[in-house]
Amino acid sequence: MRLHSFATVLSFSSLAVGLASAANLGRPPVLPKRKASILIDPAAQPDLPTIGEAKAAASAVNLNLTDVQADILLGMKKDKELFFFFSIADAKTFKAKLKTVVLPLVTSTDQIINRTTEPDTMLNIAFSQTGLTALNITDNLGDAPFAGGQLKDIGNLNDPGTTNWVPQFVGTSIHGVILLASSSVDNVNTELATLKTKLGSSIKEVYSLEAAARPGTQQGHEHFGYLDGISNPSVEGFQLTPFPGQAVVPTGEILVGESGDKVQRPAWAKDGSFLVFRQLEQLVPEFNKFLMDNPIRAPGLTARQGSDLLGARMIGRWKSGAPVFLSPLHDDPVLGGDNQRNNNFTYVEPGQTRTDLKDPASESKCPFSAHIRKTRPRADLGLPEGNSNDGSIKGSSNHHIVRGGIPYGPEVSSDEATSSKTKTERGLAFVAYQSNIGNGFQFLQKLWANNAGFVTGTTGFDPIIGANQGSARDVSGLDLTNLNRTITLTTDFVVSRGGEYFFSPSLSALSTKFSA
Ligand code: N7H
Repeated sequence: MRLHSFATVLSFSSLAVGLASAANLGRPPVLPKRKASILIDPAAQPDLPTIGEAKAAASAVNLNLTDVQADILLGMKKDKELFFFFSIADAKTFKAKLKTVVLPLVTSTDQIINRTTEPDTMLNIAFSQTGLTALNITDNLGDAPFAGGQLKDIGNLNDPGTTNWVPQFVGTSIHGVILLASSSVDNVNTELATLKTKLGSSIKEVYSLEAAARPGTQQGHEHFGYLDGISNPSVEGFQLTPFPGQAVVPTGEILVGESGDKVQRPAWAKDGSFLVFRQLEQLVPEFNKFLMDNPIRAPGLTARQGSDLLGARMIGRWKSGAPVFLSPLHDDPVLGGDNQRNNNFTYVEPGQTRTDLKDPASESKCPFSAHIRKTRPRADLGLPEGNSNDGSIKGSSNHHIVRGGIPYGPEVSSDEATSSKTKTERGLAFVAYQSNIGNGFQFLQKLWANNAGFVTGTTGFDPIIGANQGSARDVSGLDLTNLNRTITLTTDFVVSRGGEYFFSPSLSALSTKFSA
């Protein structure tokens, strides 16, 4: 955890004067009010780099962080966030206002990671393919899923049609999304009201979603209760020293046009990133009932402990964040909270560089089907992973995303808990950044999570996000007393409510290509 201490913002001399004069008057010193940060900082999540470190990392790869929108490399650290989806009604006026009204408010990466320059409210903006068309931007960005839009991609994602989709995501009317994040809902709403007034009738609101980090001790945990945001890749142009176990990825795996991005793009797209947005509802009372009804009956465990073990093996981590691979039978909150240790594993047995998928040793500690193993198989594909865009490292992966989502919806009510039925929607406002949706989010969802034959022929679906068009999903490896046992899930505990694919341009592209 990086502490944003007063000393970093107050000059020592002003602090000393304040303390001295208060002491002279015989009353306790009054420290100047410090505004709250936009960002939460759970100990278990890796820290953001300091501005000095980030600048050094960026300069080593010739990257300008003042030109990169803030949310792209930030991860799951926002406190309150609003996603405002809009259509462009008057392109000419919008382009003019983008320059005069929006651009001055757009937050950059260097601004957000520096506590002294962090604004009250972070603002980012991104556009869908239909949004580019509405603005008469005709260049091909070189990303087929983006060009087609998420609705057309539904077959690849295995959503059961659009019956569960938020109606506004069905269609092509969403041209863009504005992301507003702050320490308070009031700040977000005030910024949005100002923006709406200034943009006037040049845009129309299509839909919006309010999201917030969960309260109290659940801060940083998603709605099923598991700590999130622990494992995001370390991007070369942003972070000099990776946390143990972080995948190190070339800048171009996340930012378009940087080293590692092999696709031909228009020059202005450089330092933008594709933003995948998905509203993923979570059926929390139903998930909890499933765990209670199906405890793993391992020797020495109570039924309750067996239920907790089943949940942990479905995710690959305990609620504290501790990986089941390192703590296979019980949660270990000290391990979970330690960002030097909680991501430091590869699924491989000592002395190997690739998991022996036939040896049960590794799977007995963590199922091949566990959500975090499906979406980042680490040594199951061979080590080292990452840095492999040139194809030189056989078997390793270039399928990484930066996850920047945040929970939405209320806490589970006592009525919902007792009836084991969701009555009010809650879930994850899922956000992923990558330079290539087909290698990033779409690949993870389609070829790993939804693919029952990955990583071995009998692995089954990812029990959390694996989708089978609404049909039942078989999952194996969850029961460590019998790894071959198949458990059939008849409920999707994560329900796709749809979303859209966007492009989050650099600040200079916003100023040149998107403005008039
Ligand atoms: Fe997942 N969850 O609570 O079950 N995810 N995820 N995710 N996810 C992770 O390691 C969750 C979703 C990834 O590097 C954790 O940081 C939920 C989608 C990846 O080892 C938890 C939803 C996709 C990782 C959850 C959801 C991914 C990851 C552990 C939906 C991509 C890192 C915390 C409602 C298609 C893997 C951590 C690694 C971790 C949960 C969605 C991908 C607790 C509830 C759609 C790559």
